[in-house]
Parts: sequence; C-alpha cells; structure tokens
Amino acid sequence: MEPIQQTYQMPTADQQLLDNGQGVIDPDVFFELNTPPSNLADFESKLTAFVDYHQEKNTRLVFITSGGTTVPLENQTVRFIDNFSNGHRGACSAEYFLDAGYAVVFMHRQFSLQPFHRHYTHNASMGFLDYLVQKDDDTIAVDSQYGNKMKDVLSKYRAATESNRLLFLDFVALSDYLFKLKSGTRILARLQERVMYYLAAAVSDFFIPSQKMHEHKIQSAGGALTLTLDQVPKFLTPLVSVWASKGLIVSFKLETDDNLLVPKARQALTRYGHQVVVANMLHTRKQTVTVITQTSQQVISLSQEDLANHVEIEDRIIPQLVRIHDGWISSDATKACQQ
Ligand code: PAZ
Repeated sequence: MEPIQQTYQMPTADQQLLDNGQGVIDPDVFFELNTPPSNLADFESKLTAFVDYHQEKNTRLVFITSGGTTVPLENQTVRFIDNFSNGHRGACSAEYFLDAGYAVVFMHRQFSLQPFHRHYTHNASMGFLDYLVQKDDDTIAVDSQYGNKMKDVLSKYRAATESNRLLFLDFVALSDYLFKLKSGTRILARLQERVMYYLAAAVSDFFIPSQKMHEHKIQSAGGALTLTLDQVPKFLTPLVSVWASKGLIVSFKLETDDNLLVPKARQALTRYGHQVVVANMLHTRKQTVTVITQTSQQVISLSQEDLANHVEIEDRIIPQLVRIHDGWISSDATKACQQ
C-alpha cells in the first residue's frame, strides 16, 4: 500500500491574505482566528476582583508569567509539543516579589512549579508523603527534620494568601496563554505604572492555527507525519504600545548560543521599545543572568559561596528590578507634574 504523507490543511487564500507576506499574522488576526479559552470569564473575574482590592490599597503589583505553553497538534488534543520550562524562575521570583511588598498575580502553566509549594513538589527523590511520619498515637505529622523549614515556608505562604497578595491563575496551550495575556494586561492597565509585567514564561514561537489542525487524534495508519508550524505573531508589540503601555515591562530572553544572547536581547529592546530584558542561557540560568535596559547592562552571577549557601539568583534579580521600577514610577510622577 502507498504510504500516505499526513500534512495539515493548507491555509486558505483568505488566511494567506491576512499575513504579512512572511507567514506571520497580525496579533489582532490571531484573536479572530482562534477560540478563547472556556475559562476566560472566570480568569477575568478573579483578576478584576484582585485588581479592585489592590487599587484601593495602592499596592505595587507584579504580573508574573511562568512555565511553558503547549502547542496542540489536534483540536481534540491528544498530542502536543512542549518545552523544557518547569516554572522555577517564575515561582521563585514570586516569593521574592512578595518579600519586597508586591502583590503577585502568578499566571502559570497548569501543574508547573508554584511559589511556596515548589519547596515540596517536583522533586525526583522526595514525594509529598516522604515529608510525613506516622506517630505512635496513629496521627500523622511532618517529619521533624523538615519541620522548621516547612513552618517558615507555611507562615510566608499563609501571610501572602491571607492578605490577598497572591493570586494563582493558569494556562496550558499557547492560545490559552495569549488570550489571557491580552485580557490580563488590559485589566491590570488601570494600575498604570504601579504594575510590573515579568514575562518569564517560555512561550512557543511556532504553532498550528486551529483551522489548520486535525480535528481528531492523528492516526498512525496514515504513515509518516509532516508538520508545518506557523510563526506566532509578535505579541510584545501591542503589549508594549497598547495593552500595558504605562507599566514596567520586563521580558526574558533565553538562548543556547552564548554569542546570540546579548545581541538578541538588545534587538528585542530596540524592536519593542520596552524597559528591561533579562537574558539567560539554558544551562546557566540559575547561576547567571544579564539585566539589560536601554542604557545599561548588568551581569548578575552567584559566587561559589552563594551556591554553597543555596542562594537563589532571584534573590539578586528582584531587588535590582524593584530599583528600576522605583525609577519608572518616579519618572512617571515627574512627567505628570510637568504636564
Ligand atoms: O521555568 P524555568 O525556571 O525552567 O526556566 C526559566 C526560563 C529560562 C524559561 C526564563 O528565565 C526565560 O528565559 N523565559 C523566556 C524564554 C524565551 O526566550 O522564550
């Protein structure tokens, strides 16, 4: 029997007209061609209530995106393309932003690392039950060797949640993430320069639009599978210029080729005109990053001593970003006085 090469459906003439001639559609067109996630209304109402609360309190707020997006291969998704990110950067950063007095919206990939919980999950050698002991009176308790640290983590977690300073929201697929990014930034926009957007999620650059996707599970009887993915529109353009134009925007740049890292990070700053790029390499991202602004470039690295003392690099990154945010807020206040 002839092997059948499976490909996704070719774009229609109409869809081809919508792109910019290089196969990249406009961000607005993306939202017209894709269906919003079914829980978008719930996402919006939780975020609106959180923003209402913090608007009154005059708190600074950080919107953290964390973890990787999936790229489904079928509309009724059985298979998808994923990436390496487990959300460590975002989850860890959330704790340091809370320490710095921020309220945190933690928009994360479902089941990726979460602030505070992260100390007890996703550990290859320790499962949840391994932290517990069964006592003689048949009750259970935390094993005493973990008790002190757990008490400390628990009290910080309770302080954040009881003061309504930590909101968990999630996403899975790329389009889910993009709809929520747009909607979330617009809801937060009324807090203006008090919001920092900390875009640490690993967002796919390529996807299959839903009209071009197989509806049902792709069958192996069809032979080899050839996939063509479209390029994801550049969402930082509307985010910086329209959705969140008053906030401080911190994007992340990940590379595996050292020679590309700083030039690509600078290129992003020039192209989008936002304030900060944190550049990191895949294999050293927990030890060293470069914080780049339009006028400065600072390498932040952990020493051998820091590593031996289990210092986390976010402990150094967040205070630096808070200083930049201080400057952003006061420059905005200066602009307002001059008007
Ligand atoms: O989630 P994680 O801690 O495993 O990785 C963090 C990271 C490398 C995804 C983040 O620091 C980052 O660079 N995000 C942007 C990735 C990108 O360039 O698309």
